[in-house]
Amino acid sequence: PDEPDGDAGVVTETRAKTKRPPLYKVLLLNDDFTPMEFVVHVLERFFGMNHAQAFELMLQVHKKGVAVVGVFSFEIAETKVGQVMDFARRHQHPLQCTMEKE
Ligand code: NFA
Repeated sequence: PDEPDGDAGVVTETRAKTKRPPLYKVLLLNDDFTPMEFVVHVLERFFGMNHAQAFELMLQVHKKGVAVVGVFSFEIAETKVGQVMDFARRHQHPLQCTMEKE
């Protein structure tokens, strides 16, 4: 009965944590042999860039050694990496594409 109510009026909000899936950066690496035009083509074909964007990013990889070409869910990143590596190998270019958790 007349117990003192220490929690009177205290509302504890319980909100389920909405965990977003981790994102992965897809990286393109420079090398000395893959032709510049081939890299530009890869960026247009698999990453939906227009020619100017693709050329600019290719140059960034060429000058800096590596660049992020996009950020995706694990499954999409894995697919992109596979597509680029397959395409490069089929054309006998040593172009390397990898992914890393953001
Ligand atoms: N460095 C290569 C060349 O001079 C071009 C290149 C750019 C390769 C970006 C790989 C990635 N032909």
